[in-house]
Amino acid sequence: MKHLFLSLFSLFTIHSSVAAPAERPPNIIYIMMDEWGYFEWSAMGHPILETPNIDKLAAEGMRFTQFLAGANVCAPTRSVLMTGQHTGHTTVRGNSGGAALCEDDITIADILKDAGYATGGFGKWGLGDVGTTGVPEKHGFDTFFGYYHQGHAHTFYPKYLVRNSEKVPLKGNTGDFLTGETFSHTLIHEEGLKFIRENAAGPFFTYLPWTPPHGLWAMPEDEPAWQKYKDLKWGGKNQKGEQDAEMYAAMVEMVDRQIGEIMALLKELKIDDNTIVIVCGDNGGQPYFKNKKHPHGVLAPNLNPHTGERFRGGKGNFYEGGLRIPFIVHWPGKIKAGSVSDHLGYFPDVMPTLAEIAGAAPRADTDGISIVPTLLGEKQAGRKQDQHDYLYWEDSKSVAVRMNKWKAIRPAKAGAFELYDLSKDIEELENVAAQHSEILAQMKAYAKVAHTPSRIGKVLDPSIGFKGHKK
Ligand SMILES: [Ca+2]
Repeated sequence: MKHLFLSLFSLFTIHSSVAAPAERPPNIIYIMMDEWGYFEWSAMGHPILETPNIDKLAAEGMRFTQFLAGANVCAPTRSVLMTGQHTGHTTVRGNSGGAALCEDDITIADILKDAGYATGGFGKWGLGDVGTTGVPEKHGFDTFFGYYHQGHAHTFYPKYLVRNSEKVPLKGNTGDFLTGETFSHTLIHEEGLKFIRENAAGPFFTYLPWTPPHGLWAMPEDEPAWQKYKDLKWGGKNQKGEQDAEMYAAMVEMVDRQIGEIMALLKELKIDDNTIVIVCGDNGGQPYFKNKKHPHGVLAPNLNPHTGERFRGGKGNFYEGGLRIPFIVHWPGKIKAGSVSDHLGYFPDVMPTLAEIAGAAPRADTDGISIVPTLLGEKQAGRKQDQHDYLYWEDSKSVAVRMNKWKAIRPAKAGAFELYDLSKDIEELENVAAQHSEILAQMKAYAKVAHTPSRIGKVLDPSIGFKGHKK
């Protein structure tokens, strides 16, 4: 009887998948580049960087002008992305590197896995080291390969990477930050491609929180993207090397090429039409080289090359420079090619959006709102795009609230709130708190209710975690 049932069940599933292939939810590839600045791609007018593959995704898909990061630094922004909760609610709110998700945290990967997706992550996890409650394989990932502890990701030549909490030694790496035989990102990229190929029957969720172009910058001499830059001498030394800026530029172009390789693989596997590809930054760009005299002000991540306007601040604060990221969604046949959306959204929205696309529900306590009506069009989606009453960010010293065009920010713990009208003042130069005290009072009230006390995951086995680069 059991056998018969299984046979009928198999027939039914085979039949239904043949009868209605369009019903199958799409594959999802989420590529997040660490520190990638808002203007750091050629379609945005960058004078030096050439990113034809990213440009093509935007030309065929949708680019967002104000889809904002979940936080202004690496770990909290990943926590917001994975949990669908803003920094007043999400578990990991600090950037120490070892902080972990709690055992009961539900992530995007949990939801997609439950919806029948194969789930793989490749890159920098940052939400729980080996031996904690935060490890990715306990949070919905069938497989995760790369760096678990953020500090571990501060070199591209680590002695090992981690796969599902097991150490994978990298040949010829000694613990030196800048040199070695095995460039970690090549392996991470190859593992991502392999996962896509092995799961081509789908649906799959491939999460690629890639470390480039985050430092410390080092790459193989024969890396193709390096050839354009290796003989240039822009001068200056930012972190460790004499050619940091040149290498940063090469990393952006390297990643662009790898995105092209992913797109070519989707085509080869004939799944390009049923795969959503999202490409974004993780937090606002960092003005690493602001004091250096590079040609064309190169690598000023928040400088609009068309208008000369500059987002204030950068990584580490909540001015627009810290929150503005590139955000591109590519979904052939679904999203109108070449569209640009001014919809105001941020990382908590990714969970409900992907859940809806997968035919699943997000966690009930998400702070996000699905952007499916924006992606497909309201008519196609059958409803209007819901809007946030407010968006919220906090870290240990500062707070920011966004309400339509208004941005309230308290940049220091003891300081006063500032208020900016972003529709007139994108550079946040004119504090209008005194002129609009009622608006500010409303936003401060939002900030008060948005914050809940933080909780943190547990270290279960302190003996097996990251112990520094030499070990
Ligand atoms: Ca980052």
